[in-house]
Amino acid sequence: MRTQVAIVGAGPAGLVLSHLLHLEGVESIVVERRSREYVEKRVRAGVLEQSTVDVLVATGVGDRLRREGLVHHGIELRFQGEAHRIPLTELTDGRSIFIYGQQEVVKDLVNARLAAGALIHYEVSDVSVHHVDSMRPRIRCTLEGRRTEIECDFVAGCDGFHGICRHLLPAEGFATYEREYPFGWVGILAAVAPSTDELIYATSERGFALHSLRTPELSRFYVQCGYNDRIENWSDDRIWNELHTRFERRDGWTLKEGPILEKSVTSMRSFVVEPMQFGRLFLAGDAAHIVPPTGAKGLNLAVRDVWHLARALVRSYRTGDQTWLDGYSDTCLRWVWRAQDFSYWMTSMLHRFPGSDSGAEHRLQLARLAYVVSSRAAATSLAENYVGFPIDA
Ligand code: RFL
Ligand code: PHB
Repeated sequence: MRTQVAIVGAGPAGLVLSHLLHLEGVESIVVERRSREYVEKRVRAGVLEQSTVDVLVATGVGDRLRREGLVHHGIELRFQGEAHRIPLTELTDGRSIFIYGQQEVVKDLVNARLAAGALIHYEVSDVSVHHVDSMRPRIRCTLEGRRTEIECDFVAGCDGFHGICRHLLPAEGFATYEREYPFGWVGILAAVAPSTDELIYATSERGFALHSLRTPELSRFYVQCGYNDRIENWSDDRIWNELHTRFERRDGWTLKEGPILEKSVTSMRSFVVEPMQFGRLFLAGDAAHIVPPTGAKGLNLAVRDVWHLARALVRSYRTGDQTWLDGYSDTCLRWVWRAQDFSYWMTSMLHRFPGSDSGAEHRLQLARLAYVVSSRAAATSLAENYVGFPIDA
């Protein structure tokens, strides 16, 4: 097989890249290790930045998102039993966030790609990538039971944090930065109408909790749990009890419960590899960087990466000019580190750090929160980062 750009991974990064390239007449083949059903069911992100939505809408995959997505103009910070609204839209000249599940974004993209005759190969095994430091990289894999080789001009490593592409970067000339947080999140999807119109980020003596939304009938919640905690430790009762306690408000606000449809534990990590390019291999999305989900940035960064990558590849094909490709990593890393900083800031402001029992840490968190909710300057900084920066900034 032969194509222009071989893409490893059919998550948001790989699919958006394949879609953007197609619109500009550049061919690609996507290989994905999981089944289509698995990828479309995986419950993950829910918050899309304005610029992510703008890209999806402008490229024709935003119809259902516009119909079914929930537009939000603010978020709530809840601490010491009180609610404080951050008016995102008012503080950012009209920018908003959208609630729309990642798996819905993935479904819309897959449908658009398949309708355009795209080649997305699912359940591909033994994927390996070769000769990325030459003009003719190759991907080898087992596809429908047959060993196959895909020859290409470029490889896009969109295979997430546990993928193989990042491991092709030689140790010399590359740096990795990593921080693991001493806690995780239990995430649940519950069949109950949200008890709120806007996301609630709460912190309490018992730790962090987040009330997010999916649809008028489905709510998404997260509760801070221990490091390497196991889902077996979290009965439905325990989850609801913790949610009630952590969201408690002095004025008697109540949280509605419903059947839990899905639950899992997520570890919390920050990770960056740089540069994000080696020869003709370009990494994008979680393959190159991970942020803790407190800032809701991962998917948005993935879309930003591939928007820049698509633009640079198209320019290289059209004009032979490689300068945008050469600048790809620097362009992305600027936003990656902005998001790292914001995600770290949100995470450390809202979580309880084990071992910090003197109480000083919690007092500092409360001081920071009090400042954010009382100073327009501080709230604007949160809002600007949370809604995200224009994609071509
Ligand atoms: P993905 O989605 O992991 O997709 C990578 C794909 O590559 C496949 N793959 C391979 N295919 C072929 N061969 C191999 N050897 C392969 N190895 C792996 C995988 O099967 C997979 O299909 O990465 P991508 O595309 O970079 O997308 C990144 C996002 O998925 C991620 O950043 C977000 O989910 C992060 N995130 C959030 N981001 C937001 O912007 N807003 C949010 O509200 C938000 N909430 C979240 C989140 C992530 C969470 N978890 C579970 C970590 C909430 C949570 C709980
Ligand atoms: C979600 O809805 O899944 C979600 C929302 C906000 C976050 C993380 C995840 O910060």
